[in-house]
Amino acid sequence: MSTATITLSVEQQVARITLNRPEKLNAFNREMALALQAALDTCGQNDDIRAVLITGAGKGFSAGQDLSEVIDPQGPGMSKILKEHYNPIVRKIRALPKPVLAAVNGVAAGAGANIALCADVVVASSAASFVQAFSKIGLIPDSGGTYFLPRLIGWQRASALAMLGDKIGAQEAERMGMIYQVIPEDTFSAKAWELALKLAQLPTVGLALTKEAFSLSVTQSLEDQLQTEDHFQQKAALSADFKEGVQAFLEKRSPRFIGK
Ligand code: T3D
Repeated sequence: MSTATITLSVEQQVARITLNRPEKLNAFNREMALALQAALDTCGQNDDIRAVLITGAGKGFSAGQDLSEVIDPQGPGMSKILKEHYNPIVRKIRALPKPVLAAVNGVAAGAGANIALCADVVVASSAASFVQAFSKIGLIPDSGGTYFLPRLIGWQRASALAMLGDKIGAQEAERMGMIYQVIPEDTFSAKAWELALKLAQLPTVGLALTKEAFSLSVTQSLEDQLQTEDHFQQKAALSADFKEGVQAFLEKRSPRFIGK
């Protein structure tokens, strides 16, 4: 499934979704937001897909909302942009029962930054940067920014970045714990792909349960979380991959996980 604004290709059980409006630094218009939702749906429905990599075409990851659409009288209008564009994207990424890797190849601004930050693993090229651009135009961080950012880097840093709108480089983002890893620009594409392949070869059921447990931990008490772990561990233990993992360990060989 590919459209003019999003390309989706599947290879070796990895879906690569590319935000594809490079002339606009992959800023989101309605067409691209809806196409990304459709691509995420495809990733959810296709059992052959075991990991999803999201990246941007050209030199940027995404500059967030296409500001020319906001002032377009024929555009979707402010009231639809969060309800119909960004909130469903964030929900779909978080609900996908497979790992999502954001491979931030260049600048990630506004909603573009926050969509990356809601992924399970975020890596960035040494050429990438992150900017909570909202305050510069009188808006507030959206696309889960007020939720994920303070949890990733702490209230104080999140508050300062959101209010000041400072652009930070990938190294600084890694140092703050905003992202997992910076990868040198010249090897970024290959290394990000290797990481996505690795995720696709891991026990998908266990990874999906891990993702859900982490999400639940944000609102649950320790007691509820311990019960969730108990419940989810029973489920993980029923998977074929658990059986294979233990068997492979005992036979001193590498496991061959099938994602079931
Ligand atoms: O209803 C609602 O809107 C609510 C939803 C909000 C969600 C949001 O995401 S709000 C935040 C929107 N994003 C921004 O405010 C970021 C605006 N862009 C920038 O600040 C800078 O472009 C960047 C920091 C991202 C990158 O700077 P730089 O110097 O690398 O590139 P540039 O030269 O500024 O941009 C390159 C081109 O992309 C340029 O077009 P041109 O002059 O070559 O024809 C620029 O206009 C265009 N572009 C960049 N960002 C956007 C954009 N066009 C439309 N919308 C953009 N967001």
